[in-house]
Amino acid sequence: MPLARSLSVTSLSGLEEWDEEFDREDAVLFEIAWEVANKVGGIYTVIQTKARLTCEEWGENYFLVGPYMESSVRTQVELIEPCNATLRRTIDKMNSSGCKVYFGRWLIEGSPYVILLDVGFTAWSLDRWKSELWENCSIGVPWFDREANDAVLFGFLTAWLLGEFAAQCDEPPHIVAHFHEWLAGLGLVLCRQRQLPVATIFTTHATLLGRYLCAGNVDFYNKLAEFNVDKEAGDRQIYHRYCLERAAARCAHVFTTVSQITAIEAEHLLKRKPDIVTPNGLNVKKFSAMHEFQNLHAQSKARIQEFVRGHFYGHLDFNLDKTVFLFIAGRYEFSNKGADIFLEALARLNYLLRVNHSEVTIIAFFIMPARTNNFNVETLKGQAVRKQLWDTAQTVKERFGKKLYESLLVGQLPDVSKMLDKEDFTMMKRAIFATQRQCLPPICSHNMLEDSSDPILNCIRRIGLFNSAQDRVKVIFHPEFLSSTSPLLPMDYEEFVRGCHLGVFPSYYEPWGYTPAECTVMGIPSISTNLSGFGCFMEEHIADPSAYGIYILDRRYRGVDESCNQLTSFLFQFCQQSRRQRIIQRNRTERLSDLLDWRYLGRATGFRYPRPASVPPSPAHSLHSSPHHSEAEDEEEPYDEDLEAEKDRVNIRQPFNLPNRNKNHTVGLPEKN
Ligand code: G6P
Ligand code: 1S3
Repeated sequence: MPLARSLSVTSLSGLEEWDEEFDREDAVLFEIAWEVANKVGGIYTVIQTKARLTCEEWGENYFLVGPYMESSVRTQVELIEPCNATLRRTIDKMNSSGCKVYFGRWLIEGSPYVILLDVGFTAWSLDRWKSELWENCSIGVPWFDREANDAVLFGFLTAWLLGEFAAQCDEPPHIVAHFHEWLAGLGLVLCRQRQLPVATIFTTHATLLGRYLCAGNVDFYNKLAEFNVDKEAGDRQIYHRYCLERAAARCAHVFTTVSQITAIEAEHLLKRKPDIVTPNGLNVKKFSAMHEFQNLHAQSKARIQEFVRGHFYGHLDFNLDKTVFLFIAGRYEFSNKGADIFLEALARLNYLLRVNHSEVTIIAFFIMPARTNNFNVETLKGQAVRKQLWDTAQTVKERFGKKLYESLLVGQLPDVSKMLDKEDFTMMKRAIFATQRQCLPPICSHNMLEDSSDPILNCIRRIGLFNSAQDRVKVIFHPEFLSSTSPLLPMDYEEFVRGCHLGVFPSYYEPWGYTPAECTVMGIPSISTNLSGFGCFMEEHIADPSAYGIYILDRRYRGVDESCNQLTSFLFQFCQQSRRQRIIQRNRTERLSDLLDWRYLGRATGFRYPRPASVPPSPAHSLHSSPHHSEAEDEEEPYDEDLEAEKDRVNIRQPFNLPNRNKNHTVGLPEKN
């Protein structure tokens, strides 16, 4: 790592030490990421959800910097004139030197300013910049790596922008530049190499090597200290990317990661211990009435049930009112995201439910995008059949109603046996015949391009979960992100999550994990792991996470089979809860949302949520996660939600005003009990 060696990380080289008295209003913050107004993965969520609060804090002095992507800009960005003279001069200067730099407002909450750099427009500079990179930093980027080429262009343009901005300032500037992930990292390296007067922060959301190594079936966490990082990166043909990432981490004035577990990973793989851990938050919207999110659950669940009615037509031999919806969602990394052990646990759960003659049916959704060529016919047909049954029922109802009305008009009570005539029966019989089916309800909703080698499908073939009548666990694989305009399941992701009962995210590699966090703020319980940033964070801040519907699977100290058994037992326990217990648990889950709000994240250090007051103290009387007040599966029993909430609130007190109990108690990895 030639550059990393030549730059002293601790030195401020090029950066004047800031006078502590300087006026905060004079400081300017640039936040730079490839996912600014450009949705690729989790970093987009980080930036988008944080924008409102950052705008409140930094006002007119906050600028997001990202790539110019025409399709996203058309729908998400309002292009405007630069908001101040310094920026106008900077952008004009760059544009007159062969760049295309756009300025606008990103139309999300907070409407932050965005500066978008058209990397394609400056592709003519690629060779020159690559040789400069080689000469100054000894990092060679191969021509065929398109993503790395984009990173080079984006990096040089960012450094140009910051350098030009600093040059255009009348007073000595106070510039902070926060770079996310390796794709944006080169801009930081160049700021340091050119000694620009810019204070730099680098946040890594996952390390390149970590992701690759974990996906490759290695004993990652036990071998962290032993990897020959250069060789491992070389073997995977990502050495140049790795160099860019490591140089950015090494050169930053402040280096951060999103969780403690990724901090340890970074220390070993990037050879720098992060200065601070900055967990990811969300922009939490609170409803004024507690029950509102519960109503939303019921509404969204009804829509999922409608879809299920169509999907399982001809095989609706289970009670939808006693059906529990589970889901896993995210980037399709089969073992990193834990889809492998989820499927295995589902097979075990299926067995348990069958031998226990359970009345509960489980439907597990897999929402992970894969290569497809659209929906398959059988799945679309299911929804068409359902719609036809609905239409038939409506037609018969109308004809029935008309006859009833006519009979009442002439002052007679109707003869009920004559209310339905032959035509009605023919219509209904035809509709019922249409529901006959020669095959089982499909597992996959789409035609997969790599059907025979797809890991989820192959695993299902092996464990034999084929949606047959005897199976208590059914599986639906939807290999595309959800959309409210889908002809199949017209719901957006948030609506879908609200309608489910439990999110299952048993990841092996998960630097943070937004999916369980999103479940939490919507009041939906979830399963994560003690290898995920989110799981460790919750374990640290909550005395009894499972009582709040936060189940944390041990994938750290147990073998795969044991973890799988633990996951099965979490799922089995969850299935045994009554409706009332689920409602109470959702209320508790939702009460944790403040913990994940960007507004409070920084202040949550050292705080621990106690066990909810309403959970019985002895585990012998409690079902791991839920109070056992009643066995009844109904809502009629008096249940004072406010009282329950109040009991817990008294117990929790004001979480974020408490002093730090232990100064060193930041987001540490939990000790093994
Ligand atoms: C919410 C609604 C209730 C509904 C319940 C269903 O709490 O407010 O009206 O009965 O959800 O809960 P479940 O866990 O069975 O989907
Ligand atoms: C990464 O996205 P991913 O799903 O590839 O960054 C996210 C935001 O920090 C993080 O939540 C996730 O764990 C990482 O893996």
